[in-house]
Amino acid sequence: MEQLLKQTLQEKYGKGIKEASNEEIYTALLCITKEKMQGMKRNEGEKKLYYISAEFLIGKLLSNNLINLGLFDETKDVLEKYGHDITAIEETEPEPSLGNGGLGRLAACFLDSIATLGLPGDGVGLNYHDGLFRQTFVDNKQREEKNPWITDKSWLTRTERHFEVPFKDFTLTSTMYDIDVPGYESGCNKLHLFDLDTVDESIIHDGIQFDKNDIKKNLTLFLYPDDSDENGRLLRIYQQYFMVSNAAQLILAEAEEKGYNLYELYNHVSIQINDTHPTMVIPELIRLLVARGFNMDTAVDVVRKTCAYTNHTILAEALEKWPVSYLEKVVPHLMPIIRDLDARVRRDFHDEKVYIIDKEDRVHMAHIDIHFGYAVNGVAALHTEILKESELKPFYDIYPEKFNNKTNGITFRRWLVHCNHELSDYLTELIGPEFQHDAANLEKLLAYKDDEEVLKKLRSIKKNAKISLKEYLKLTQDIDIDENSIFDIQIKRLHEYKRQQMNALYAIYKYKEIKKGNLPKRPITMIFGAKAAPAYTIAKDIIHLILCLQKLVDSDPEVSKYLKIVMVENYNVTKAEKLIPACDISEQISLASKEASGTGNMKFMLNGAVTLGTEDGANVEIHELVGDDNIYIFGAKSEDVIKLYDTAGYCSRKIYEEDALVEELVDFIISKELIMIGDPVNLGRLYKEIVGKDWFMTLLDVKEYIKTKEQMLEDYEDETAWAKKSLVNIAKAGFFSSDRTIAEYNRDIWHL
Ligand code: GL7
Repeated sequence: MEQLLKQTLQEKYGKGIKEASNEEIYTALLCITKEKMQGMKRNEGEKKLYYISAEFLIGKLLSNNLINLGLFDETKDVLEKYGHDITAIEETEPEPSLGNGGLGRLAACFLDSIATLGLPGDGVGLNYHDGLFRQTFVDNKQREEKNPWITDKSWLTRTERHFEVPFKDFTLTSTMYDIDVPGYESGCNKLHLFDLDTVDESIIHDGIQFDKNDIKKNLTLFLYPDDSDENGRLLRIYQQYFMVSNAAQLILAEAEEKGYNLYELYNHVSIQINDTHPTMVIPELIRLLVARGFNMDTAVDVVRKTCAYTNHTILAEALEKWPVSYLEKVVPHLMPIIRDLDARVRRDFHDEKVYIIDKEDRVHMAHIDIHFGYAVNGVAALHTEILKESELKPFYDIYPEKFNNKTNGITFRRWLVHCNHELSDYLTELIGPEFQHDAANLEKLLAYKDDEEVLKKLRSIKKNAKISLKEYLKLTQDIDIDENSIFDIQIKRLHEYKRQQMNALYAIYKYKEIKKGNLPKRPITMIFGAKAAPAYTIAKDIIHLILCLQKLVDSDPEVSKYLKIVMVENYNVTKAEKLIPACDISEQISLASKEASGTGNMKFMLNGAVTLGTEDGANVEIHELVGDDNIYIFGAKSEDVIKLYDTAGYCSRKIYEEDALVEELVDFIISKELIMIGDPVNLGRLYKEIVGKDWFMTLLDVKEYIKTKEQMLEDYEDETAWAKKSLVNIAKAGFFSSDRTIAEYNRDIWHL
């Protein structure tokens, strides 16, 4: 590496390693790594997977690629020798925001594991120039800015693949860009991101505004462009069809190039449809096969045996329903096929709940996936049960054999080896390196459960991570936090069902307690990180509340000695990598039944945080693994919540009126203290929402939540007992390796 780096820097900049700037070293390392990956063996086989997804939240790639190529330690040492710090060099890499939350990060973890297991499998998506958006805080409110990430030298490689994508009024020519996906000490796959040469970033103005009608210029500017008006919704259909038409054409081109018989496509290809965004790949593939001479029945049969669907949520927002009139405007050539598919369903089943086109002339995308794919999976045990028992019950009754569970996972290369070197090195020293290939080996750590030395070391690793986070927050946001306080962290998309508002009510509780003189034994640092969808008003109001509380506490010297509230700006993968190793309390407090899985919960556990959570999503499985003593569970159970929804039995106003403490906390949202800092419109609206509606039942669980958190703070004071909980969490995290998840997908669905 030393020679290569010297040579590259000399050629590019005429500099030695010592003199080169961080940016120059980053670029040189990028070029070297890219070249190495080009020379890697491709994972090959008789059957290949295509993972189609609107999101791939890949994060920065330099360190992870170096780790997977086995070059990280050497590179770090070379840089140190010349006075450079690899962390500072990583800082110069722009992070692409090609995803929104867990679903997009899951896709990225899956690509890593697919490559690592040596399976042939590529990702297919879109090359959004400005990603989701970059979040800034102005006047205690979220502002959205564009987030350009594609620079002169990037991980993208332009290819010679172009396809013609037909829309109603015009045809667009695509260009395929590739990003290499190296497995950990294994072969390489690709992430294919499609783009248009005519896209023009200069049409963006005032944050993230642009002309939604100018498809040739705007198609791949943003992930999830605002869909609060019709043009925005049509643009999403343009994007989705562009993505899947390119995917389908690529799949058929590769199959034809390999000389495969398309009538047996399913023996050579599996297509994983990640949520409903890529659903149109089904009618599109049928269309392309019919154009190649297939009759309709055969085309439907072949496609049905090729496509599988993952459901990631029971919230209506993800079960997309497009009006027929929209599809007619954008992709009229798909409508005869979709109508034909609907007719087949109506012929075989007499239950309008399973039709593809409903009475209001809307196309249910998930219904296409379930009828015309061969597998349907949920992403955690509880979630899959809810799909089978309620959300998708009519489908489960028809196709029980298609339904299966694949509990999510995370790649340990990024979420342990890369983000927590000290812990990862210590584990290797203690239990050997096997866990890096088979995460189940982490259980060997249990042998040290009562070993004082080990527990002490784990505490010191946590402390060091807290100090690193402290330095990072000082540098990036000029915020001071105390590493001796308890770090209580909630980082995830902002959504009412995730209940950041309940955590904010806790902050209010603590503020009031401190004001009353009930001082905590140890200061608490409450950290939040979350982006709200630009058109999601209440979510933005919740951010406003948290930022106002942050100000209030900071400006009160009586309180700020004991309580600190921090909202991290522009929460992203890079920031997650700094926050997660430093966490003591992992907040996983969604309303039971609503969080399909969660994956942050797994990352925190792996890094030794203790979960404060409801029995929801994968928390249920974490609970089973670590046992009652090593997790803090509270709140209504999912069956009770489902019953409350079914019977309209929840009334937040009643709780508010009958419980003095709840009333006091909620009233504080519109107190004079907060109104002086914040905007009465936003705070008033949020207050009204919680008292009058509270769709995700914050007030149902808030008291038990406060009580459980208080218990945790008390238990934290027994340092040895806490370190033991932390150890058990790390030891039991092996199940959540995405290598395990992917091995299951392959065993049960893909058969690569
Ligand atoms: C999500 C779920 O909300 C989340 O619980 C799950 O872990 C993730 C990956 O399966 O998928 N569904 C969804 O639409 N988003 C998610 O993060 C954005």
